[in-house]
Amino acid sequence: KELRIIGVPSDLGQGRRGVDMGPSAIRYAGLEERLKDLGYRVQDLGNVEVPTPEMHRVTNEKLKYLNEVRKVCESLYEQVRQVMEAGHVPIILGGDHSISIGSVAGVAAGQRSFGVIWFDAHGDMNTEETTPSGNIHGMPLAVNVGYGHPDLLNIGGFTPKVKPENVVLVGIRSIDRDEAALIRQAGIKAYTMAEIDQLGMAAVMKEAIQIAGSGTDGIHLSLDLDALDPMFAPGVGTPVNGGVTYREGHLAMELLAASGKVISVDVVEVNPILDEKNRTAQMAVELVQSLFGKTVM
Ligand code: DIR
Ligand code: MN
Ligand code: MN
Ligand code: MN
Repeated sequence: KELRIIGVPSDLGQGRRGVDMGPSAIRYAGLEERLKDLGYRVQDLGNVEVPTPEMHRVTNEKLKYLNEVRKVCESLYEQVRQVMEAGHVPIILGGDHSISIGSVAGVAAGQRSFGVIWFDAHGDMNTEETTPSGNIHGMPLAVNVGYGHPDLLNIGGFTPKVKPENVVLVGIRSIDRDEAALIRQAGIKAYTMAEIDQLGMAAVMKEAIQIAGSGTDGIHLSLDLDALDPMFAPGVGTPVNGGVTYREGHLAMELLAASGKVISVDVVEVNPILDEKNRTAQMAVELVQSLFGKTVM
């Protein structure tokens, strides 16, 4: 398998806060070299073009920068679809999590059946009706399973992108009230931090890989760095205490690698402006190394 890196320097989905510098920060932390060290052929395809928020006005307070987010996701959809059709593995660097509307659409176009593991402190299952912020980065999982604004649902020309029964949330600890109802209604399995504490990350990931991977041809991992505890990933826009530890994060990636089912990955919400010496991008690179098979010996 060959790997393809795609950067999406967008912070349209959470207002201007610096997460648009995520792709640079992750490249600076050595992603391409570290993957080549593991023996992969890697090509960096550069960045998707992203509009500057200051040049545009928010017209809908419940769906901020809807039109701009849609355009970015359409371009990303096209790129990811091509990478999938060529038989390669896309590694998509955010940007805020709204970009996963485009990446998952592209994966869906290239792969008939797949599941999604959504690593996040948040549910990302808000809609226009439930959002407390109007930020689209709180909505991408909802869109991917078929709930949300038609302009977002229609990217790629089909909806839903993935069946909710093959979707798993891991690491959640900050869910908005009305968002919880939609997670239940959609029938998405969600592992809270309390469940990770109780069962252990190994058991949680075993179940998650079952749900996303059995009866499908692969797993898309959407990795929001805020799933990690802020102790290990301080450079994120919306940190929440009580997150996944360093070893729990790596164990999860190692178990995914061992499953042999990973077909694509998003690495999102890295914000170097809020970081300490690029630690969060380094953490992201290390996690991706584990995801692609790095072991001790
Ligand atoms: C919150 C925050 N649930 C919202 N979401 C975040 O604005 O919808 N997602 N931070 O990653
Ligand atoms: Mn997220
Ligand atoms: Mn999050
Ligand atoms: Mn976020």
